[in-house]
Amino acid sequence: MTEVRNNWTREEIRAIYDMPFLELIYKAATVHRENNDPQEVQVCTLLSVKTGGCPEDCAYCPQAARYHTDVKVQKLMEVDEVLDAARAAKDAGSTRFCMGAAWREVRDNRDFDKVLEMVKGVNSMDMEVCCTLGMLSEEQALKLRDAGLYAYNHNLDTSEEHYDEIISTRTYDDRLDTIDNVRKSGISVCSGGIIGLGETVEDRIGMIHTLAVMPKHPESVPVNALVPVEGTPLESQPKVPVWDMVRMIATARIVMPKTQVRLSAGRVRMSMEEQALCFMAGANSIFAGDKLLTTPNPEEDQDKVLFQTLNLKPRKAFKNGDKPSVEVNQIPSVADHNNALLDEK
Ligand code: SAM
Ligand code: DTB
Ligand code: SF4
Repeated sequence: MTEVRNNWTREEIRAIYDMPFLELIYKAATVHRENNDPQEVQVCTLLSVKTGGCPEDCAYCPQAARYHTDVKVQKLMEVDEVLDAARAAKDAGSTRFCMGAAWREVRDNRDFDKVLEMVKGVNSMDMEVCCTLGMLSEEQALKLRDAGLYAYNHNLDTSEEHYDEIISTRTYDDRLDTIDNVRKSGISVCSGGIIGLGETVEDRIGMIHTLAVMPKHPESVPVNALVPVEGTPLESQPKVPVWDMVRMIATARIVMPKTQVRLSAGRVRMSMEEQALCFMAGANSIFAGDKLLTTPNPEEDQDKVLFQTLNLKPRKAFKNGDKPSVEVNQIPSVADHNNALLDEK
């Protein structure tokens, strides 16, 4: 069994990424089999609960207010509407439901209270409930956890070195702080990035390295291929070769053997054969439904054919039967956390 290591060097990770392609896939597929049923792929659903009008300047993002894209601004959805969408996702076979908001950060306001209600509702449907709401304090993470949040997605997006080319309105350290706050709350960490932003291979290695030397690896690492959107600064970026996508997935699989490596944005431009290579290299999940947050994704029918052709089966929620109740309950609640802060003063 491959041991879980948190002391990878960049050179070691680079050597894996650069392995002869067929050797790389073979090694990744071997690690994948030690930790997962290779026929299983989790089906997840994304919903943009608050769309567009974001004050940030992420160069890839169609939801940034400053870029002129076709995205229509939509205020936070109503709780019932979101719960209806979650139920429909579950009926269609999804076991993880991820709600995204085009926010720079979570604020302690009525909208956050509504999101907490959404989390409670989805959690009661026995799906893994995930949110991606921007930056977050430890206290806010604890509130989400108490509402039943299973996972929080906050991507590094790229390497620390390349980061300033992509985003200027918040720092890499801000991102790491949010990830740390999620980790401390006991919520499962989902953090990965995007390729095709104009980064070098060293930047890709740098991003994987940052994740792989965290004291605990993220439970999930999404690998996104840029979906270039007209009106954003990265609208003309060339398509990422599938070989690069597979190398990223395989490298993440090998250096973080227990992590769920998630084949995320970019499937709409990938053939079935290309996606099969991603699963071979250890990808654990896809997003289903014809829309990601705002951009297109393969149609449900296409994914049905994909699963049938590759004899895949959708994985159940809570991989290790680990719906968090026991372990998480040992972590202080929001009230305990506040009392501890008062004690410190
Ligand atoms: N506003 C929150 C934030 O930035 O953390 C949550 C939503 S944001 C859209 C979630 C993630 O989607 C980003 O971190 C980025 O990795 C990914 N993303 C956004 N636009 C994308 C695009 N055009 N192509 C691929 N991934 C994209
Ligand atoms: C992630 O890494 N990819 C998903 C999810 N986490 C939130 C988002 C992809 C968004 C693609 C662009 C869009 O549809 O707006
Ligand atoms: Fe805003 Fe998130 Fe898009 Fe950045 S990625 S512009 S923070 S919605």
